[in-house]
Amino acid sequence: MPALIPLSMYREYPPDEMTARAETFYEEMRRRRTVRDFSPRPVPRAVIETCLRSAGTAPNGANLQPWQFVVVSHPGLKRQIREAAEAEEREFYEHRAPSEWLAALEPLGTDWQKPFLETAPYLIAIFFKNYDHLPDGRKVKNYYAMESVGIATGFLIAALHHAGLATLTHTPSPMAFLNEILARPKNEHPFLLLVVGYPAEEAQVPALTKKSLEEIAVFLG
Ligand code: IYR
Repeated sequence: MPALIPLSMYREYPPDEMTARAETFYEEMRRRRTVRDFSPRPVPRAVIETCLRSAGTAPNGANLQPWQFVVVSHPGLKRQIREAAEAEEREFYEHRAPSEWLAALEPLGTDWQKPFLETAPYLIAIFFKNYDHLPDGRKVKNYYAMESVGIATGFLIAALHHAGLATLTHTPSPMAFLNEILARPKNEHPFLLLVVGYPAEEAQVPALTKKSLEEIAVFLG
């Protein structure tokens, strides 16, 4: 039998308060923008730690928590990551990317150069694990590892934004270099690299719009 405990943490709000809370949260989330120009200003490590704890509360397959977060602030490691990412990105932009993909990226103004990988105070490499090793060496399978890590990453981005930090979800492809540079075992698969810091004072972002509710949702019944 599973050990069950009362749901004592749940809070219900009266409908008006619920509506106001939903709106307040939406107003906060819609202020989030992906940033590509970071300030080198240091960020308190305690904030990163608490935001990672929030990420670790994410719902996930069989509560096996198939994630590993690797927080990088060491300048030498950041430089190695930048060099490896730029080598892959250069290939991508100059050879690998189909023209249709490059056209989709055009409004973002991105290119192979990734100076923010050195400028930003923190890079968080996020890995998913399809299996884990028990202390006795046996393998345990994880379920929905990638989905779980995607949800945890969403929590992390929201937590960092809520704390007043900017992020960039960076996906150099392929990302196997992260295992090598960060000395991660082979059951850890890179999911993405989250760049974290204050935006540069002169930071600009592309003028993008989000789809309307009607475009993204249907209500049946
Ligand atoms: N990984 C590349 C290309 C890129 C792809 C997508 I899809 C984006 O939304 C943004 C960039 C890069 O980081 O530049």
